[in-house]
Amino acid sequence: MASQKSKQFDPVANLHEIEEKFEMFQILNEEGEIVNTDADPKLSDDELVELMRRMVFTRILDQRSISLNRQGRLGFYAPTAGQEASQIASHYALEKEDYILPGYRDVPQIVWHGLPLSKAFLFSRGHFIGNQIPEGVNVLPPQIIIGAQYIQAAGVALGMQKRGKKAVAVTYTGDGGSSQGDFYEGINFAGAFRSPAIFIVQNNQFAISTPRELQTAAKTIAQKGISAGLPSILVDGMDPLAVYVATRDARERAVNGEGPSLIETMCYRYGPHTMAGDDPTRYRTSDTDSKWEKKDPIVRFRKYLEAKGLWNEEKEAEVIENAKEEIKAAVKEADAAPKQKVTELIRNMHDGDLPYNLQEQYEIFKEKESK
Ligand SMILES: Cc1ncc(C[n+]2csc(CCOP(=O)(O)OP(=O)(O)O)c2C)c(N)n1
Ligand SMILES: [Mg+2]
Repeated sequence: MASQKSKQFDPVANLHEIEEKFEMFQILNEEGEIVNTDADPKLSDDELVELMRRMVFTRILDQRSISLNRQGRLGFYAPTAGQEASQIASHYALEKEDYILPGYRDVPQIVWHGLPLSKAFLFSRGHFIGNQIPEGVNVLPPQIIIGAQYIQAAGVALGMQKRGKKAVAVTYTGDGGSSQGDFYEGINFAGAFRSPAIFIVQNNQFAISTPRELQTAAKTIAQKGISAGLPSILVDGMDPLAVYVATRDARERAVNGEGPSLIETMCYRYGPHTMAGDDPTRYRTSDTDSKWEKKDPIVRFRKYLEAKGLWNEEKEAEVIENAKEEIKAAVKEADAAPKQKVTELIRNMHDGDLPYNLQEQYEIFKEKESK
């Protein structure tokens, strides 16, 4: 009998083949030129200008937040400069009825989704009013526990689907967050139940000081979505048009009953991890910084819009001026909020009878606060 030689399956070649498939999706290059005409979302002039306005506003908000923090007028703050395309252009593809489950760096998206800016400042100050989300604003408070919002997003998405809503739950984490168990549980559950969720991993290259290379042996984070059965894409996270299209398409699939998607956005945070003492010069070189600054989302979008005659210096100055005014008014509003009381803190944490030791403290503070 002639022996039939079976073709050996080569797991190493298979891995390489899969990893090579994750080319970075880009529409607008660093020079502000469309390099992928087929994928151009063809946004209207007004839509393009509005997207630019939101990104510029967000850059100013970041600069103002950093100085307010340095003046002791804000508390916890995680800088966002460099991540405007990842954050704002992904949000731009969403609808009001969609739910956002942010991480601590994702305050801009929830502000653009309707959270009053004054509340964002109160959140930064640790004031409970900052986490009281107004009715009709579909956002959850920013999650500090890395990756925890991924499981919640799978559940929120499933809940919306069960109620027959044509909407999605969108959640963000960082490259570091993709190492958490919650990340895998979230994408796996959502995949298994075909929850209308969009999982966005903003790969800003570092988890505090830990570089992406030490985070995982996988070549991309996007490929992890494949293992859970999710359409997954690696996107140029400094390209607003590519991020917009990837999110728009993921949303369309989700509301059409095709289940969740994963999007990895390649980006960079220019500033420190948070304002609590991180010094990026200890783990990054200025060469790396300038390499990424050349990819800046606002710079390339500005070039694109200027070439179309939709943007100019004057227009940008006006947007910046308005942003500063709006931020100033929101700080004033946050300053006017009543001082947070310890008794309120205790009551917000505990319903009904308090444990005896807390009851004692409650009485002490009640007495102090009444004076
Ligand atoms: C479960 C958990 N572990 C550790 C921390 C401490 N921590 C805060 S931010 C951070 C790094 C997260 O990096 P990444 O997910 O890449 O997000 P980025 O800050 O870069 O946006 C760590 C480890 C935490 N908040 N939660
Ligand atoms: Mg990171």
